[in-house]
Amino acid sequence: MKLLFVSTSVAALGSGLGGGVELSLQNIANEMLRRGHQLQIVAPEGSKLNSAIPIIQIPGTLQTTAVDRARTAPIVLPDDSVLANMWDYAHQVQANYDLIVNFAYDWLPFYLTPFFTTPIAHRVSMSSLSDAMDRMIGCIAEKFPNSVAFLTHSQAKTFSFNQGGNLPITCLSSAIDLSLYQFSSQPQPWLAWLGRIAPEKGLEDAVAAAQILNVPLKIVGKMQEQSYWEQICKDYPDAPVDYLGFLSTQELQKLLGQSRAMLMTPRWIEAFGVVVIEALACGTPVISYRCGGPAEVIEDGKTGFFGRTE
Ligand code: HBI
Repeated sequence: MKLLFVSTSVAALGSGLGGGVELSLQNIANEMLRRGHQLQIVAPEGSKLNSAIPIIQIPGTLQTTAVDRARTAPIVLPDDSVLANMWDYAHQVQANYDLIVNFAYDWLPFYLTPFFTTPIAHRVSMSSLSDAMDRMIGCIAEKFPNSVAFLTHSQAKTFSFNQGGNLPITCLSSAIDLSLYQFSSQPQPWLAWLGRIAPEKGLEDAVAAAQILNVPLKIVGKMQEQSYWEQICKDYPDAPVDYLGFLSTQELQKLLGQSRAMLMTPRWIEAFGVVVIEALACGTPVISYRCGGPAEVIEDGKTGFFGRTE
């Protein structure tokens, strides 16, 4: 098939601010090419991937994150919206493709679905965050059955339209390219924490644990909210933590393989938590709250352990 992948609107690919979506888009694109499909990616300008996949770079103002908005927040499109520009491009070229795949958690691509002649498949990357998004996702899930997919059941259940369980909900789970990860059975005496440095990821709990246990904690991930990080450092001045920044998969898997365990402290219903399977691929058990995607991936006492139930 001829596929058009339209990326998340909050960041350029490779910046780290797109979180797990960046890695998933790259992995799915690589796999589709391996299976012989043709593929183009549309993404905000400045995007780069570590493979030779062509990216149409679209200029414009990035979307603000949907994560820390009120549930009743209105849908907002900034002037010269990169989201609108990406979908204007997709609309112009749609006849060249058999399928368009939307990776953005935004209202516009869902709203535009009925106005396109080429079918659009939506990979919903987060749990329910706002009433306006719930309504729009539910409307398209109803009008175009099997065009909306989630990652896990716990994520799908957070959407109001799915409470009755009357819609055929597809859960895709997630995946990584195992050839990029080395299993290591010789850990160093430290713990790891991976993720965007942002409140929904609950980093403060992992830092508190490191301080209580007096076990070194290596923190890896894109610095999304500097003020959040500074507050944690103020609240836990003696915690034995190292912030190592945003690492490439190659460097990340090396650190993961040397960690005794990875701590997962989601404050929200993590849709999947691709960092979980990255840790497991390196032979590192995951200690997590029993909620969201991680609760469906980790086998308690076998591949990891669950802390308190959120
Ligand atoms: N916010 N508005 C919006 N759109 C997205 O696509 C989006 C987001 N916030 C976070 C995010 N995507 C990615 O970090 C995903 O990994 C969740």
